Amino acid sequence: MGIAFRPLDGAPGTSFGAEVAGVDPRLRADEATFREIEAGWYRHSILVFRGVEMSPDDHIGFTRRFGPLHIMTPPEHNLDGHPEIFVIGNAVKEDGTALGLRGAGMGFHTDGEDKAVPNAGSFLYARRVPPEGGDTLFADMYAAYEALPAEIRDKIAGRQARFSRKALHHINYPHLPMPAELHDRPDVWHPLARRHPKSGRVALYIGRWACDIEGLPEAEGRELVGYLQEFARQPRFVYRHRWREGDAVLWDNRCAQHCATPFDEARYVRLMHRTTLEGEPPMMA
Ligand SMILES: O=C(O)CCC(=O)C(=O)O
Ligand SMILES: [Fe+2]
Repeated sequence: MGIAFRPLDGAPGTSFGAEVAGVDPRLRADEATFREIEAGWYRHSILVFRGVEMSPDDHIGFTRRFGPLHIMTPPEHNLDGHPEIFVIGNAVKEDGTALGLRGAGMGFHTDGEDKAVPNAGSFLYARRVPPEGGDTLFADMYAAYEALPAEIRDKIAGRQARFSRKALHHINYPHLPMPAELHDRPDVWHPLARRHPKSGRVALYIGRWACDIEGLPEAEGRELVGYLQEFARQPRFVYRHRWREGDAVLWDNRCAQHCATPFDEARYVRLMHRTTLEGEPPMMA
């Protein structure tokens, strides 16, 4: 049986996001099927797999077919024995200590945007989900770029933004002290209009670690960053994923932003496993 790409309920456009049907629950795929999945990923930016039953090794093995894996630092939230898997959520171990990182990913962002070489993609697998809340939002940055007013597109052409963990950690992670490993993370500059190395298309590249814009006075740059962040998260670009256990979502950080949403942590457990792909320095459009 072949695979099929189906539109997602509530997705904003015809090409942003697709459910992949007809795949083995462990995501084992022959080379031809894998190439179809990969091509579908570059076409749709977000792929949703349902009814997945992956072991950590299946998860790692499937993700690695897309490229080298990234190991998250600091390593304290990586799965014991499988450092390639980053654990997110409020689940606790038998001794009561946290299993994963709580409160990860609140605020629209792309993974690794605060590093010189951001992550190409991430693959999040739902092991336990609350009956309500804890959705993830995804925003189509190709569509956002294409919809920008012409004068704003001209203004950002050839310009880079500064992304700063140091300046913004206390705002994006108010509940967490800055990990020692991140104290020395230098600020980085990335193009605001980014060309995707595989699709050749141009996406707006902006997220929650962006602060200033190269060549603009500080106040004007900050205002433009705020405008672009707001513009990018308009409902017309956003797909809301309501998780079921056994869902796995692969997203492309080069052309889609995402944002976690809250849930009642006192009542419910949410446990997610994520693999992360290494990327390449963003290319100016
Ligand atoms: O848990 C989520 O909904 C998303 C968290 C996040 O930002 C990530 O996994 O990269
Ligand atoms: Fe994230």
